[in-house]
Amino acid sequence: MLNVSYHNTSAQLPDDLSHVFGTLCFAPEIPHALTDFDTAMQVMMRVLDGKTHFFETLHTDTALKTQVEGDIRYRYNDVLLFGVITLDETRFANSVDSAPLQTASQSAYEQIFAVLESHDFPFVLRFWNYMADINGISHGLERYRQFNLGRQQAFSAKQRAFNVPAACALGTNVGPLTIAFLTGRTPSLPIENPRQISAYDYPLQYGPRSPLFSRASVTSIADSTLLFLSGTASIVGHETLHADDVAAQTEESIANVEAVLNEACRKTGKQFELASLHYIVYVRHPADLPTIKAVLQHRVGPGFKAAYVQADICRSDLLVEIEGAAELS
Ligand code: 3EB
Repeated sequence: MLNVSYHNTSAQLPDDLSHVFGTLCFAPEIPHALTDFDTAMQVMMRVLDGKTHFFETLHTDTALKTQVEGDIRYRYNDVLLFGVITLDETRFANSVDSAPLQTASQSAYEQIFAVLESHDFPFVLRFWNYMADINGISHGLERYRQFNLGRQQAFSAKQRAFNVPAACALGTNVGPLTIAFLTGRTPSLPIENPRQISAYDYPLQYGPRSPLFSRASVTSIADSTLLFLSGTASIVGHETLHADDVAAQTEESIANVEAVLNEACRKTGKQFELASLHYIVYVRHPADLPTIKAVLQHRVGPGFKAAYVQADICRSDLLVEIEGAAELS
């Protein structure tokens, strides 16, 4: 089984980490209780809404093995493998043909694929991608597009372009390229959004290489069904809508979430609803938080669960992005 739990203080984390795959720590530092825990991954983003820390923790009910391979730290049982990698781009400052972030992204993904191959976990459920200054431009290209180049190079070398997992890609102010991944031994069902062009088919205006992710993934593990919702924004077709209107962007984003969940219901026969998910909401401008929160509370209704963090979104005209996870039994 796999559980995803959400906490605002490290005191709420399990005392016994033996069944914990890993934790994403949205926090100014890794808390003391996790400093020796190999798969605690710091995401250098400020938590909003009156909180200072936010933890997304993946756990199970079996013992886990821990391993370190190059820059990757990972834990696994017979069913799932969760890993984290942080790469300092300055290590790649000497790459001649490409930007350091591109080379770092390619290296990160190549190392991840090598671990998946050696342990026979070929089916990725979910990637989490975080990088500094995602909208910054260097080497004539926006950094998010550099990341997409490196990611695609690693995918195509492994001919993985058609095994498309759920993902998110967000910007921090500072810090290394930071990627987490969750992967299994049986295929997940990729879900697309009928309101949007698949990201891997985006036209060239968004960069020389497309992003590689599906809008959600659905996976059956033991008696439960797990849905990971990718980062979802105010994009219809392939275009950003409502460039300067955060309320309308939030409405459009949740309409996209609803469309993805409807598609997931249609493909699985399961009953995924807006209130089934726990959300993480990435907010570009903290001053927009009350507006975003009001729209989401109104649209999702009772049972709405979300954490809010400050982040840059991968298109400079996007003000908000929503991701989430749900477990149905
Ligand atoms: C979008 O729909 C918004 O590059 O892995 C969302 C989720 C987005 C994942 C990624 C990018 C990614 O295009 C951006």
